[in-house]
Amino acid sequence: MTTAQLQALDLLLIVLSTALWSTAAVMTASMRAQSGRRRGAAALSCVVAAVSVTLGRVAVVALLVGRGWWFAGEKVLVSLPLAILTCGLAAIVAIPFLRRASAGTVAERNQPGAAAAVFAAAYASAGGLLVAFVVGYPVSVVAALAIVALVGGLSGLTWLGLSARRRPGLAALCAVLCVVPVLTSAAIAFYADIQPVVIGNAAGAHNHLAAGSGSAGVGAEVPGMRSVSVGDLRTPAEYPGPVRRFELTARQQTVTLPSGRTVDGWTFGSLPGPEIRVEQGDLVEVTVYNADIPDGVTVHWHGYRVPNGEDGVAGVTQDAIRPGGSFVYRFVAKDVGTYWYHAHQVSSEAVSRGLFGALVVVSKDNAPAGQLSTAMDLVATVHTINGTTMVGGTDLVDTQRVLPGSPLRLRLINTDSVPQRISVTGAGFTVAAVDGANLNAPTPLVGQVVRIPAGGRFDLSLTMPTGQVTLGVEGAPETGMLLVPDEPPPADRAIAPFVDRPDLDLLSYGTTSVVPGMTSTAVNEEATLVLDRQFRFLNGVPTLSQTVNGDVHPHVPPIAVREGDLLRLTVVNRGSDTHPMHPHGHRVLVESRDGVPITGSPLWLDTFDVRPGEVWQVLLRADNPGIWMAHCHNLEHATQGMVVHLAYAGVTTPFTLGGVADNRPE
Ligand SMILES: [Cu+2]
Repeated sequence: MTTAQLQALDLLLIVLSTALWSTAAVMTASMRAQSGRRRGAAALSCVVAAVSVTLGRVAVVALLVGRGWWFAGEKVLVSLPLAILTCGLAAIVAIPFLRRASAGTVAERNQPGAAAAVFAAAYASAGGLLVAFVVGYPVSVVAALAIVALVGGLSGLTWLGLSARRRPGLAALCAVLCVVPVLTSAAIAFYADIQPVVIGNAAGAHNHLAAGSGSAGVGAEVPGMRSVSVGDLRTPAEYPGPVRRFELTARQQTVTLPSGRTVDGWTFGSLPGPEIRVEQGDLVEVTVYNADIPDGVTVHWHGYRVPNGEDGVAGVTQDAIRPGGSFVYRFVAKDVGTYWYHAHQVSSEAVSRGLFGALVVVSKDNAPAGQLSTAMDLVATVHTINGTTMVGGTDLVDTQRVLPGSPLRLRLINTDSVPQRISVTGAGFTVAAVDGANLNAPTPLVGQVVRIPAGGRFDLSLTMPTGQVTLGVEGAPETGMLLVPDEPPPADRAIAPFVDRPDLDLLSYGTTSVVPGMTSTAVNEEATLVLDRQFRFLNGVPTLSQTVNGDVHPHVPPIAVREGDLLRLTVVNRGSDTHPMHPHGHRVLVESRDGVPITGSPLWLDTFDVRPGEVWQVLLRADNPGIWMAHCHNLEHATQGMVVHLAYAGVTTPFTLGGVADNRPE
């Protein structure tokens, strides 16, 4: 069974045992002498079944421990002890009573105690759900104690009620146990949520949850370290090479798509925004204006290793550009490859409504100066707006004429918040690059589906055959891409069906090779990110949030690094959603998934899908000082809290969340 299935099974067993204990408790409490034989036997069966289910949970949790302590910590420490304790109590107190009852003797004197013990087991079992969605990992001690007190208080009140005893002192104590710890725990969590936040790691603090850290010299204090502001981490004014200037104006725009549908978009003039295509070594200077986006706008260069002050994250590296304002981004195009740009102010809304475009950097050898040919180099963004999926600029089929025999590079960019599965039929292909980085000796593929994480890019390389080539997108039958060797058919008649085949697994694709300096023995800093779904205060409101190490943005302690560190990042997904994790300003080298080392080409990614139950280990070289957002690129999840920062010691930011510019990066 997969880890995610084991987790789901545990939840199912919790629900089942709660139902069985509750049924047994109601029957035990309500039986009378005349109904004792029948109800006693039924209740006894329920108790025996509930005990069996609880033992089943022990086995499932033991298997989960084998998959990693992250998946089972709170179960082992809180929910199972509570379940086993009450289960044992119920077995000792209730089973003798129920056996006698089923034999025809209802000992009324023992009935309240027996029923209360079974109720206690039911409360403890139900408490397991609270433990799963409130306590989480790492175990929140205050929340755990509150749940234990609640179970104890409710059990006491139940016993008093059933036995009709007048013990006001005990009743008051039980009521206090039910209410006070829960309210205290909630109040502490609320208070923590409304505290002001300092983003970054100016003091050079150490990582939380560091696993066996071998780091040297990273302490709570960084004596003699000069601090630097993100505002100073900009591209120098002087540049000896060519400068390429672009302007992007963000505006509200009603866009009529080729199918005739209209959408209320926010655009950089078109949907998608204009492609920025430059040569390696150019200095890219982009002036961004905000015409009338009321929430403000910024531009982030997704996957591109720009200086921190050019990263475009509202509230971290700059203030959001208010309507009428502008901001100039400048960076040297050092890395070739396929990237994209998008707004990083209210990004979950802004990106889906259209504030994005492609960023392509080609090498000088491939494109002689002044001839940035796009003829055999096609970009296809896959984007869903208002439920309509578009490939490039169309919600119909993008048809391109390509001469047979031509080599072709297809740059696929998933700008959505969920993975996109794309099929290629009619020609073999190779995946030449992922997230801008070329793969080592990729082998030809026929028919495999490529599954592109949210925010990810796949460059496919193929030679145009004499027949047509079809790119289909799963779940979007009206759109796609069609490459034809002759005159294109009218777009409204073209179809590009998705052909479902197994996904290509990048971790075993291509040919292995050693990356100098990026070895596990060189790791000097470790951090773990445990991703989950938990009830937390989010902006003061109790919300089923997307958590990182049990916290939500902006309260997640940063991943602390110093320049030059080699960081191993372990990312664990305890939740039931896929999380495309995206560290800004860096790319990571994949080490392993679920403990299995990568066997294919070295894989440099800036966006990697951690699916439910998965554990990824990646290496990150801290070579770009700053305060960098690292977040889930399912932008809804980021809004719900799944954001952390990679914070270099000694770097500070003058920008804040909220404030006059109303900075809301997610
Ligand atoms: Cu996510």
